[in-house]
Amino acid sequence: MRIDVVSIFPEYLAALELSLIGKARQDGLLDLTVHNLREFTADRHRTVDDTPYGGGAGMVMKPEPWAQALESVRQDARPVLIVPSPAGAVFTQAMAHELAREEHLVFACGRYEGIDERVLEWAEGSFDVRPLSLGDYVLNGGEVAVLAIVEAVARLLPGVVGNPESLVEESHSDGLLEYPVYTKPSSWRGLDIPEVLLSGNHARIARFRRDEQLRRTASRRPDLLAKLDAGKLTPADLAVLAAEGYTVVHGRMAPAPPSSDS
Ligand code: 6SD
Repeated sequence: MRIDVVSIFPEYLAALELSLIGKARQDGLLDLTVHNLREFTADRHRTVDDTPYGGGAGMVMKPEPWAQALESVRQDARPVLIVPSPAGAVFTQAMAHELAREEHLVFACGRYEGIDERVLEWAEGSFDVRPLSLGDYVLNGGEVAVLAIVEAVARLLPGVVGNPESLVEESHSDGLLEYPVYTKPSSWRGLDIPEVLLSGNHARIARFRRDEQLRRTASRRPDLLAKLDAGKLTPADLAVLAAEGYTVVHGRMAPAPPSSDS
C-alpha cells in the first residue's frame, strides 16, 4: 500500500517511523511519505493561511498550496483522499478494513479553522474524498487523527501483525468489547486473577471470557449491544445479558422493563 500525508507539521508524523508501522515500512509492506504543505507554496513567506470570507475568528488554509500538493502525490486513477474533520463521518473498524484494501491513500491534515471548502470540491474530480472524524471531540488539526487512522489500517495489511490470530478476537470484530486479560504474577498487591483462568478447562475459560465481553459491553457500550443480532446469541449469552438488565425486543437487545418486584 502507498500512503501520502500532507501537513504543515510533518514532524508530528514522525511516530509513524516507530514500532509496527515503522517495521512495515522497513519491510516494504507500506510505502509511506510525509509531505510539508509549505513546499507547495509559491511566495517568499511560504504562506498557507489567510483570513476567512464572511469574517469570524481564526484563519483558513489557502486552496492553491493544497491543489499543488495533491496534484503532486496523485499518480493512479482515483486515490482515496482522507480529510480528518470533526464534521466527517465517524471512522470505524469496518472502514479500516475497507481502506486496507485500497492501493493508495492520501491524507490531508487541516490546521487553523480548516481547509478552504473548494479544495474538497475540486479534489472530487480526481480523488475519492472522505471527510472522517475520530469521534465527537475537537482537535487542533488533522495530524493526530491521521496517526490513528494509519495505524488502524496498516496493522490490517498482510504481514504487518506477526501473528494474524491477534487480529481475529479483537474488540469490534464481533460487535462486543474485548474480555479482560491478566499476566503473572497470579496474585498481585492482594488482587488475584479469576480462578477459572488457572483451571486448564478451555470450555470454562471460553465461557468466562464471553460472559465478560457481554457484561462489559452492556455496562460500557449499550449502543453496541443494541446493534447485535439477538438471533446470533446463545441461551447462555441471553442469560448473562438478562442478569445485566437486557432482553430481546424485535430481534435486538434492549433494556428490560423494570420487574414488578423491584
Ligand atoms: C483544522 C482539523 C482537523 C481540526 C478533528 C477531527 C476530530 N475527530 N476532531 N477534531 C479535527 C481535524 C480538527 O483541522
